[in-house]
Amino acid sequence: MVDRIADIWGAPTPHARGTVWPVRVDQHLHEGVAEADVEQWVQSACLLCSNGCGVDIAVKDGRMVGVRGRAGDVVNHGRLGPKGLYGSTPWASAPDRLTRPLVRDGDRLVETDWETAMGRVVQESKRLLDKAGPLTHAFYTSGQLFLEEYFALATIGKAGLGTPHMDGNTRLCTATAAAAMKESFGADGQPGSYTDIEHCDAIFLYGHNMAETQTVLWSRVLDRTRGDDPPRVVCVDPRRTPVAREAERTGGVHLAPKVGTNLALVNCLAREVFANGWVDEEWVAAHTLGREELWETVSSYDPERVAGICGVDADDLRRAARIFGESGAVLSTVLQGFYQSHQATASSVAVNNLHLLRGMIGRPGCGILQMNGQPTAQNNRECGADGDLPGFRNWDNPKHIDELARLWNVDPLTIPHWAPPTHAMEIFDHAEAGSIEWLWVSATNPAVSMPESGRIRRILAQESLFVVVQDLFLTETAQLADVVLPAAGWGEKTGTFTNVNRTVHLSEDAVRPPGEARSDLEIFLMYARAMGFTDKDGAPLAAWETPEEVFDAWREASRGRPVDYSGLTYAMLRGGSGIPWPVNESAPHGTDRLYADAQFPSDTEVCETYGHDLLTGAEVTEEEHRAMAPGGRAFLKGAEYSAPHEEPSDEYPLLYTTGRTAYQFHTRTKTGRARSLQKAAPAAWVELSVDDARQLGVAEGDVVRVESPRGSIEVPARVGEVMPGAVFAPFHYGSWEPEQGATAGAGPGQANELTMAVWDPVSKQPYFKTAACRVTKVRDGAGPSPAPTTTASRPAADAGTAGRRSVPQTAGGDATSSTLVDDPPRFPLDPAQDGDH
Ligand SMILES: Nc1nc2c(c(=O)[nH]1)N[C@H]1C(S)=C(S)[C@@H](COP(=O)(O)OP(=O)(O)OC[C@H]3O[C@@H](n4cnc5c(=O)[nH]c(N)nc54)[C@H](O)[C@@H]3O)O[C@H]1N2
Ligand SMILES: Nc1nc2c(c(=O)[nH]1)N[C@H]1C(S)=C(S)[C@@H](COP(=O)(O)OP(=O)(O)OC[C@H]3O[C@@H](n4cnc5c(=O)[nH]c(N)nc54)[C@H](O)[C@@H]3O)O[C@H]1N2
Ligand code: SF4
Ligand SMILES: [Mo]
Repeated sequence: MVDRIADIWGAPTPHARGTVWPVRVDQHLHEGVAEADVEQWVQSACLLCSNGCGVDIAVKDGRMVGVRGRAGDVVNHGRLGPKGLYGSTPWASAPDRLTRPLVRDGDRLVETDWETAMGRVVQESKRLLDKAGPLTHAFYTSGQLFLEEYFALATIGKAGLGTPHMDGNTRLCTATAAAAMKESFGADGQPGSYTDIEHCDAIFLYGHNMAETQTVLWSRVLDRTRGDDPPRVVCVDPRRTPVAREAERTGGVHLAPKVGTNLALVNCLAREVFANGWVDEEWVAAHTLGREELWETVSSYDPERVAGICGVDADDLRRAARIFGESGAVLSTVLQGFYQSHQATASSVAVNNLHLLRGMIGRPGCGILQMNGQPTAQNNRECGADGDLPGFRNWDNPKHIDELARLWNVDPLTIPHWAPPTHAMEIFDHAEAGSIEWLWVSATNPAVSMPESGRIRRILAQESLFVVVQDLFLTETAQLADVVLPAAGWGEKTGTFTNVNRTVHLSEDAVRPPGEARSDLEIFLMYARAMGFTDKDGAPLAAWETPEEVFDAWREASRGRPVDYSGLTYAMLRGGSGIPWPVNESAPHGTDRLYADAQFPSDTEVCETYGHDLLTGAEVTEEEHRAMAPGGRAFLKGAEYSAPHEEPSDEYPLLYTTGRTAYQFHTRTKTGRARSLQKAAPAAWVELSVDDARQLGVAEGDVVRVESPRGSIEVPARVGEVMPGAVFAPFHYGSWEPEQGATAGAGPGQANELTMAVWDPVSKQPYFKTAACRVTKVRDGAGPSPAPTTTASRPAADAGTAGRRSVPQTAGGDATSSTLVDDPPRFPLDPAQDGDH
């Protein structure tokens, strides 16, 4: 039995390069439940991060009582991480689940029935449509619903109402991943595969603390770095994360750039690749556009200059570039340290450039993983309940709009495409200004998770804005709603979702939702019916009854597009493993890796966007795009580095950055209700470097005030391993507390009180990772800070007097089991098994 709080990644199963990742089945059952008590195991995949580990849900007496990894699933080969094990099920039977709809009565929310609650939503909707049309309406949704729910919502918003104001929290999450792939390859769609881990010579992680945020994927990496013929790891992160430590251990490099300087760093790597003759000139000439322009842009980023900008060692930059330039196969991953930091899209595209320059794409070991974060962010991007159109279609291409109009049988003019879609930050701007008067928030908690959260709460509370919130719990956001709709969650409804490397899973309903809670799909369809949306022949729009019917409609919508699900059915997803798209006539069993033929979806007729200037966000026109005659080639696109918006000053001398810890998921609505996880990271903290702590007279656990021009928090300090000059805050802690629930105000450690509403010019993703702040000591601490010791937050080894309090080791997870499987199942698409790929 294993304590997976103390042992985040579980028992190692090291193996040699080119061999199949061993199978280890991890399981956790609630206290007092024995394996023999489990009445049923129901197939699903984990919904607590983008990794999408295959999982079976244990059911007893109509309740979810635990989980077990699926041995034969391509994604996880049976493994689960701490969040998946401990956090997947306890929330479902929490006593404070929403079980009935609520409506506002003055300053209170009171219980009511569905008819009354939905009646108010529809009445307000109709009134505003009559008064001022669909531009009064906005939807702000999630990266945590199911594919079917997004496709239904996209249909309602884009073909029913016809509003361009529809986005997801995917804007805060992986809008930049999508943007970077669109700019480089012509369309969204992850080039790489997890099987690249088994074949690579080096792994580069850019602003990605995979060890804590996709823990099972990190187990897979560790099983290579600890096995025969291991890859070297290169880590780009201002903190000494577990990834950084593995980089040091494998003879790779840890580059700790000043927050906000990523683009200069990657430009330098590209410059070194050019200058040392590591470019695969033949491949580049055949399959890319823009080589000369890129060289002109990056040629001045020599290691000495960039060392000055980023605060890293010039020789470390050279070493990292050499590892990239001399390896036969490199796997790169990119995540929030890039997507949420300054010049997000340009920096992420710069990583694509490196791979294209070396022709390292579409071959085993040469993956690019422009990572996702949320478990279903991918599906929102695919189905278009965000700023995208279904099927990676281009809103600027009239033929694509016509295709959609045919699919939905509506007038093309109904589908909003006269201007770029409204992104999340703009939706809140319009709501603040009063032109958006009706906002439906589903499966996201913006009062905690959006930048400058004080302002977001004020907007949500505005009299002139009618707010609907659809959630599992009465969150900080739901407290501010006019109508609260109780939703069924994971395990309580059926649907599909797609992980980082395009693997689609079916998640079946295991138990009934509590009380009157209904699935998001049912709720959206209930609204569509009540509104009476019709197609152009007067037949009801979105006239679906079951998730499978919606899935079948989606298969048609995706047919022939890069994101092709046409050959995939629920039946194929039952019983075995998840299956990576495209699945169609030419790839009936799915596709492990894209672009093996170096044919990119970049043609003017095919592409999802004509592209942008990465520095300014200016759009490339159709004529300009056609003139380039991409012909299936990929784009090499560069941009100059510029300094971040808010640089340290005398008043605010430190850099402020935010992120995650292994044990909590976002605003903690699920993990906070899981005893083992909540105990491991119970309350907010900030991380200071030893140097800064000494200068400020702060010791481990002392309470500090952290202030930016927008707000402040007061929390205990961890004297840790963040780079000097930077302060790191986890963003998980709103006002919710285990016993008290949430209030409509900010929590004392709410990281987003300090962040700013500034976003990337191309992806429009807000910059949660760059701001300036000052830190002052408020009082001596009563003990060490609540930060975990097993993660990037661990106390600095050399803290000296700043670390004078001894910190107990993080441990104490409920027992889990872990079983090695000697006779592994077949993974047909895995090149290490020599399958029919
Ligand atoms: N445990 C856990 N796992 C999760 C989640 C969770 O909440 N908890 N959420 C999921 C979701 S939705 C997402 S999006 C992913 C996010 O996964 P990650 O991106 O791995 O997580 P973060 O902690 O947000 O940021 C990663 C790193 O960026 C670094 N960083 C900060 N500023 C900069 C910078 O300017 N440059 C560089 N190079 N690095 C910088 C931080 O030090 C941090 O270690 O995690 C997913 N998995
Ligand atoms: N400072 C800072 N801020 C950040 C980030 C950061 O790194 N730093 N990261 C950003 C990123 S990447 C992300 S993804 C966001 C996440 O931010 P949020 O999306 O606000 O975070 P969650 O807590 O996951 O909120 C999801 C909500 O959906 C509810 N829910 C879960 N399942 C269902 C369901 O099936 N149906 C319905 N209706 N509701 C459901 C949950 O109870 C919860 O209230 O935060 C962003 N904010
Ligand atoms: S790695 Fe992600 S998907 Fe897998 S068990 Fe952990 S939280 Fe769940
Ligand atoms: Mo995210």
